[in-house]
Amino acid sequence: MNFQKASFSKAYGLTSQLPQSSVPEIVLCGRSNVGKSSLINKLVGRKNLARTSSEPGKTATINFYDIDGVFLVDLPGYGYAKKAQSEKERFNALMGGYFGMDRDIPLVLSLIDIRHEPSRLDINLIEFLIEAEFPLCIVFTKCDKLSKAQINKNLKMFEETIPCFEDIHYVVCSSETGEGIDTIKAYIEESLN
Ligand SMILES: Nc1nc2c(ncn2[C@@H]2O[C@H](COP(=O)(O)OP(=O)(O)O)[C@@H](O)[C@H]2O)c(=O)[nH]1
Ligand SMILES: [Mg+2]
Repeated sequence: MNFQKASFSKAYGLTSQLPQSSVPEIVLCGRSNVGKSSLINKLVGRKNLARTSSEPGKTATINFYDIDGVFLVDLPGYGYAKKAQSEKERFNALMGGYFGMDRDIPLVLSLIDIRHEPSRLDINLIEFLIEAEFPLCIVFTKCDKLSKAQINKNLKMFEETIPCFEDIHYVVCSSETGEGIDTIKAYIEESLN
């Protein structure tokens, strides 16, 4: 799979606009600001394919990227406190709609900032994905911001806070340094076989 052969495909604001799934969709999900766009850019080796922002909470859309004939799907970030109620409802409808549509989803990458305890929303999402039997890999982002010792300490914390952690694949990564990126690529390729 040539990750460099990447282009933005389309953004959808309503699940009713989504076409039927025709090629495998590798999904990225996680709270606003966790590093989803940065990870997409790092995976494809480009600075600006996905828009990054230090300002979370932009309008939620599901963004599709075409990576060598496979879709990378960037789900809207959750957990932005100031989102209006109507926007939260639209978000819930988008997420529930997307995962409930019987799409071809070989892998879901669930991103969590390695520095922080997972939020209730992170845990809810992971529980939902396990329950619905989606192939799941947790990606701990921004590891460049912690020392090795702090990373190990936080992994112990995740063991205690994330349900079934011992049964879930995970990768520690950084879109700054590139750590873990090849492992994520390998998981993606494996999931397509
Ligand atoms: N140090 C560091 N910063 C990161 C990393 N990934 C993302 N960021 C920063 O975190 C902020 C949010 O990133 P973004 O990719 O837009 O998050 P998204 O909302 O999940 O798409 C931006 O300021 C990024 O530069 C990382 O691996 N290391
Ligand atoms: Mg983003």
